[in-house]
Amino acid sequence: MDVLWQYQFRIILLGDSTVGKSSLLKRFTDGVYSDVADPTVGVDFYARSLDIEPGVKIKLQLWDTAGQERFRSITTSYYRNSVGGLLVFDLTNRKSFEHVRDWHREVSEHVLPHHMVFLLIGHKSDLGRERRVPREEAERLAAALGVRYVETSAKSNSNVERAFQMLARDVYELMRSGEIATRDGWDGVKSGFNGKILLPADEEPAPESKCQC
Ligand SMILES: Nc1nc2c(ncn2[C@@H]2O[C@H](COP(=O)(O)OP(=O)(O)OP(=O)(O)O)[C@@H](O)[C@H]2O)c(=O)[nH]1
Ligand SMILES: [Mg+2]
Repeated sequence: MDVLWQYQFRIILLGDSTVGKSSLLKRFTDGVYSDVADPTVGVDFYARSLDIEPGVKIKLQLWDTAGQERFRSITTSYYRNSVGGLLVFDLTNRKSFEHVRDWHREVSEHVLPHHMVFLLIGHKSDLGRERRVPREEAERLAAALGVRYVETSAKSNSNVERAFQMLARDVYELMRSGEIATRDGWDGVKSGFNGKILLPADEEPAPESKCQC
């Protein structure tokens, strides 16, 4: 009964191939980073808990999608059961920035009539001299999409914890205000009895870990 969580949020990572989604997740969940990373095949699964405020622990189920187009039919099936999305682009790759609107549109259309909570991430902030997207431009895009923006680096471990905290907090606030509610047949958000919980994380049925489907 060590780890208790009050709520569980399903979060999905989206963005072009090589922007650094898997590296961001490995840094967040395992505290590791490698300059050599294989492209994700289909979808991978990670998990970690966060304390959102004293006494409130959130379990994050994190779905890492392949950015490569050939896996798109697999990854789209994971959109609907997610409450939050990290829209990731590479600060040194303008094309990946220009594709953010496409990712946002594609996911938003899939989850209609419901909404997903997004956070825009400009990744690889350690590569300052190779930057191709000014912060102001990314902030303008975030404002246009109605989402928050943060710059991260898995390599130098900058803002990684903060990014997940920001998204989890946004979901949590919307849940408290009643704008997001649990629904039958939807796994985006789960809570225990009476909203206080009581499910030890290690007693929860394990999802298909490291799903390569
Ligand atoms: N400099 C730098 N390189 C990074 C950072 N994060 C990831 N990378 C590198 O970027 C490359 C791609 O990283 P991945 O995490 O595999 O990218 P991905 O978005 O998961 O790619 P797909 O799985 O194909 O969608 C790897 O060589 C990483 O080492 C970072 O913060 N800084
Ligand atoms: Mg990957």
